[in-house]
Amino acid sequence: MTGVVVVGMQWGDEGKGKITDFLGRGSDVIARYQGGDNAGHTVEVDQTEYKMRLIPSGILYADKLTVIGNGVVVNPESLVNEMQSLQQQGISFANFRISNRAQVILPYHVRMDELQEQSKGDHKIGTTNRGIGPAYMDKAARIGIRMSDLLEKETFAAKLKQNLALKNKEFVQVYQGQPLEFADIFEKFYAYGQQLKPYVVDTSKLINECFDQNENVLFEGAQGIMLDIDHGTYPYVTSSNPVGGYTAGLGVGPTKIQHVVGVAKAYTSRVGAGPFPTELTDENGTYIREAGHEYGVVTKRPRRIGWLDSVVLRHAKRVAGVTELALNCIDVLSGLSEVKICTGYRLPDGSVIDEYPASLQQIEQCQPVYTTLPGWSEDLRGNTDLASWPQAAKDYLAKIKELTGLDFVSVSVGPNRDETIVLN
Ligand code: 2SA
Ligand code: MG
Repeated sequence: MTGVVVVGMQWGDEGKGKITDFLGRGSDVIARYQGGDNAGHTVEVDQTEYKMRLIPSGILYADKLTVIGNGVVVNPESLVNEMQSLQQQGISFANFRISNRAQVILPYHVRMDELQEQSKGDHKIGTTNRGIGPAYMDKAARIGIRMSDLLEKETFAAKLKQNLALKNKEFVQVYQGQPLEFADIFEKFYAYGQQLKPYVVDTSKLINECFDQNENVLFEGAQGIMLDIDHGTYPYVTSSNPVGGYTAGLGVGPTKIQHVVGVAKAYTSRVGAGPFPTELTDENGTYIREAGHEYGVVTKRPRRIGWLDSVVLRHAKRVAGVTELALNCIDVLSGLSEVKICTGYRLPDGSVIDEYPASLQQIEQCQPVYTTLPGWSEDLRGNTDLASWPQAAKDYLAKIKELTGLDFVSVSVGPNRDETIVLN
């Protein structure tokens, strides 16, 4: 029996989908524990692309149990649509389950997300506009609607009526907007609930039974540690815990976890606003963005690009207990004359820190301290023969290992399943 967590070590989009897919081969269960349809990943199998937002990438393996845990916020409309498009691609949902305790995202959450962002002016978070924050707000305020409520006609009607009265008041009085109609939402979402009903169970019980039967469980994190509501660059974060959320988000004890695989790209990217010490606004940033196709899966936004930041990676390693590193996208860096890795931050008084500050003001004053390494011109795409790599690329890997103190579980040289060097 093993429990393995896959978690992003940066600001999301580290390529977790590919690593989950790869590690999923040895797992019996693949489960998501936080986030919602703000996540987005593409997995390529035999030249076919599968796009997923809410559904764990384990769904691509017909024989594996694929679970959406209670810590996830589920938009039933997105889920039904995503299931339909995957079904059209021939994917089976026979082994798919959704927690009866998962919170439901409804249209008023999406509306609220939009209004809250608009009201922030220059301090926008740059959310994915999926209603994620407002849904977690309702959960914490104990007025959320859960999957089990959605399935009970009277319960859903009563809770929706109550919530909508509250939200409409805010839409009209605070934001001078239009109220939403009860009947529209009720009919549509009750119907979605009925479509999802066959999949809704107590997933904590299910996963714990799998552990009892000696099965291997993979916990698929969404977003990344720097977007964690506690350990990320607050308030420029998402509203859930990519870090450690698997225990609360799936109803599984911490003693079930043996490995925490941290996924990082060989550089850094971020979508949305907020601090980003190693951000590149020069031609190197543009080069990496284009070479790495760095545009959001959900929102298509161009991602902000920066050099690899080992302060971030060490922070991630510590707060999430990362035991191994899966490095992605090193092939994207081919063609740069030199490559840099941030080793620490210099404060205005000249001192150098190597921990990520909690204070936004302090982060803004930080100047990254870099170690500069020679680049390489050889194309690494698809080259899984590490021995044949240019020395500069090997040195880059060695430096990452030295600065993070982590061994590589894999190094990836392209998006396909077979463009992966397995090291552990
Ligand atoms: P939200 O919508 O409330 O979770 O947004 C809050 C912040 O979290 C960031 N965030 C993400 N950053 C990177 N990737 C994410 N998923 C999509 C993807 C993003 C996309 O995988 O490509 O398509 O643009 C993701 N989800 C949330 C978000 O940018 C805010 O900074
Ligand atoms: Mg992504």
